Amino acid sequence: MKLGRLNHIGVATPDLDASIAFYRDVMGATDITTPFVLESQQVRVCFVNTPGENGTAGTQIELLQPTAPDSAVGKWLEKNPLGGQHHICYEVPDIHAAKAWFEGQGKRVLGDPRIGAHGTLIIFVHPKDMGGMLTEIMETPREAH
Ligand code: V0V
Repeated sequence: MKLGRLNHIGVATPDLDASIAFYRDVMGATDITTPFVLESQQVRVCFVNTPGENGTAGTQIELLQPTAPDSAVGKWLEKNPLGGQHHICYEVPDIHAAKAWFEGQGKRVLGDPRIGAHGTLIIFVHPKDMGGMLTEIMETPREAH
């Protein structure tokens, strides 16, 4: 598997609008995308874009508010009511090769590749097999090549 850039850190929140205000007013973020619902994952999502070097795109914070209490993020928030870091996401050039790689290492891949919030294929790897961190692997968006 070829490890790519750190694409985003997923942050769960009980109140997306309050989190957007926090990143704008406390953290000084100037580029925050409009929220949308990703039905397949039962979340309302937006991205805080942090700047990279020399005008390039930096890493994103992905803000996630559950749309249902029995969803993955909803259940996590039950245990962590303030919210906080939910997952970390790395890019790879080929999602199917990455899935085979992790499975070959005995890591539990949670389901088949599916379309994620960036419109490219993603998988999740179980936090108990990844040093305690829920790990998302996503195929690098084409325009980034
Ligand atoms: C659960 N655990 C976590 C965790 N979620 N540890 C670290 N980070 C997390 N996010 C721990 C939990 O504390 C338990 O540990 C153990 O794992 C089992 O958790 P559980 O509460 O019983 O929950 P499960 O097993 O029903 O579900 C956990 C998993 C589930 C990770 C399997 O949430 C899942 O399939 N997640 C992948 C999908 C997802 O998260 N979607 C939302 C993001 P103890 O107490 O036993 O020690 S969507 C998204 O980001 C998208 C689409 C995108 O970026 O494009």
